[in-house]
Amino acid sequence: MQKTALITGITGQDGSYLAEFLLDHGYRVVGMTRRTSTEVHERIEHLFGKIEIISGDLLDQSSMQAIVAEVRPVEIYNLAAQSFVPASWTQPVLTGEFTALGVTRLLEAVRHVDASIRVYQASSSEMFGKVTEVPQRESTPFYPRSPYGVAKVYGHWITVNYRESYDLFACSGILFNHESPRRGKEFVTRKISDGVARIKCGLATELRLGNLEAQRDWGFAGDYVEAMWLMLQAERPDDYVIATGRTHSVRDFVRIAFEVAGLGAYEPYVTIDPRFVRPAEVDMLIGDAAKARERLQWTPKVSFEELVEMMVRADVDRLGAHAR
Ligand code: NAP
Ligand code: F7E
Repeated sequence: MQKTALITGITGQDGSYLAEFLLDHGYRVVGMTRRTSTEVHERIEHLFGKIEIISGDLLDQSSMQAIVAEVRPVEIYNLAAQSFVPASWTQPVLTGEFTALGVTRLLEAVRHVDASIRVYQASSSEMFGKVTEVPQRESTPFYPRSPYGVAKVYGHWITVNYRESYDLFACSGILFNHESPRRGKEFVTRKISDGVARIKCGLATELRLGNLEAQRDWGFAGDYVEAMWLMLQAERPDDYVIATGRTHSVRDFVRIAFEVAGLGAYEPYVTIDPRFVRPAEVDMLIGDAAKARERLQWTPKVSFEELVEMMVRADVDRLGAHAR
């Protein structure tokens, strides 16, 4: 019997990689998208004809329930969220509605339609925020530093609570930052790879950034979607940290990106712009994914240096092709 998976947030970075992964594993893949007046689905256009799209919104309980009842998935991956941290300060209520309460709406739909459906919740290392332990693992206390991080803490605990209250097979994946050439251009890694490529192609002369000292545990999104799937194949539902175990500063990313592009030192091109500095910062994240390694046999394959190179080369190729 072919398995059906429902992905919320299929138009996002992770949704596109997860859809490819599940298709490769023989799944019927249904993606939930929100209605918009113009259809921009650039990350999944190449999958049209192989996946099904269904319209719904995590803000709307009845649409969630109807979708779960109609699609009847065996697995649901809840990836939809307002995921850009700075936007959570300018739109804190929407972030909470969607990123926090949206999780409850989905879990309620599952509970009422078919409590045997396995659910993956996209939790985040932003929940650790002002870290109380290094490296961060599943047992590390949360101390979120943004409305986004606070909303994700709610999403995490409601997932744990529905597992314990209703015996749902619900897993929370605490994923550290993961990037790719499909990353949104406002996130720092893609902003850097795109900015470097623009300079390389003669389309820009500077790159404006915020805090270069922040450190993140950056991995490749293609590696991380496999971990989401592995969690739902396990014997028991549980929560897992997914990370590389290495941390680098934004400055490291910038330096390597300029080197990869053959532009030499970054200093003449980079300007610090206070507009990109946050009201409260997460200074340093580094994850310990030992539990995922031991119980799921998951390990990341792409290194930090390979990731930077992959992203810069993809943007240089894309912009170079436009310029030709
Ligand atoms: P992304 O590229 O920003 O994609 C987010 C998805 O959610 C898109 O499909 C987007 O749809 C949808 N969405 C956003 N706001 C929405 C709203 N108000 N109503 C309906 N749909 C909305 O995020 P990602 O990087 O793939 O991340 C996937 C999930 O993992 C998110 O929950 C994120 O918070 C979480 N996460 C990400 C990372 C990371 O490093 N990437 C790490 C930990 C956790 P549209 O195309 O319509 O905007
Ligand atoms: O920032 C610093 C910024 O926006 C990383 C989301 O996927 O991962 C992501 O959240 C760091 C921060 O990602 C700029 O201050 C400097 O310290 O790429 P980011 P994020 O906030 O870590 C987590 C795990 C998620 O769950 C989120 O959904 O880079 N930084 N200068 C900058 N950041 C941005 N965006 N732009 C700058 O100009």
